[in-house]
Amino acid sequence: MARNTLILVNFIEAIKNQPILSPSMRNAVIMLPTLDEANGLEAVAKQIPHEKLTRNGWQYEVWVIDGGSSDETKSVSERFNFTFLPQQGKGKGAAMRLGFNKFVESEFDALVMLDSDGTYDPKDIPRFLDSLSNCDVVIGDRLNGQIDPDAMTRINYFGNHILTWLATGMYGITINDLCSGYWAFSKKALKRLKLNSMKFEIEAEMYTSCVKEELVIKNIPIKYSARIGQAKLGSISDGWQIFRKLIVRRIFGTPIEAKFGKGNFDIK
Ligand SMILES: Nc1nc2c(ncn2[C@@H]2O[C@H](COP(=O)(O)OP(=O)(O)O)[C@@H](O)[C@H]2O)c(=O)[nH]1
Ligand SMILES: [Mg+2]
Repeated sequence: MARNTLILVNFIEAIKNQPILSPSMRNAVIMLPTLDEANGLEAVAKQIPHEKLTRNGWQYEVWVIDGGSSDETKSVSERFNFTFLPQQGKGKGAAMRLGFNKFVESEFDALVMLDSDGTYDPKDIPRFLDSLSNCDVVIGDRLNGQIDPDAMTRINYFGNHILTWLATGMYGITINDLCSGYWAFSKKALKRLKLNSMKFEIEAEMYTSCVKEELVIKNIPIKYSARIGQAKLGSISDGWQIFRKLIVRRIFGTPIEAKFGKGNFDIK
């Protein structure tokens, strides 16, 4: 009896640190968009939880999708042995679509994206990837998470709430933070998205496309910190573009490029 108990205790100890994972999903891409983000990228790179990712069974590559940085972003990326991919065209949307296109053509099973300005916590990456075991898409939720006092201007705080309420009202599927830059996708899910956004309206379009494709979305609360370096987003102009995208995709569910066979992410 005592011996059996000992065996059981040892067995529990042995499996405690083992991942609960579907065996088919273990290769991931960590995708970081950059535009003059040398300091932010370095901070993000240093916080990627390599041990935890490996312990949870993830093999991964980091892809930096760069919008033509004129600072040290490229050399920081090289120093950490990341894959540096210069984007075509301008804007975060164009950058993400390039990364998505490369990802769907690759052998990787999952993708997690986060900004490289130090606002999102890279230590959450395993939580995002592991959450894909029971959904298609994971979205980091700052608005029900923890926002540091100096992380979001008042206008962005209200704008983010209003755009999020509008999105849920217009599309009927709950999203808790429409403009979040922290998302994870299974390959199966990302393959189905159809996007043509150029700039910061990309996340809104990702949401509308998820709804159209009836993907299962999971919102998880996250922490949001003050950014390192200069913001690229203009609150009013980009807020308007995000709103416009919600309306356009409500009327025309699929981007015209995808409709006419130019590929789901039209980067050709
Ligand atoms: N590749 C690329 N990345 C961009 C571009 N514009 C912004 N980014 C990156 O996208 C992320 C979000 O930009 P940010 O200015 O922080 O906007 P916000 O977080 O939405 O307020 C950051 O990592 C930026 O470096 C661009 O034109 N191309
Ligand atoms: Mg930011």
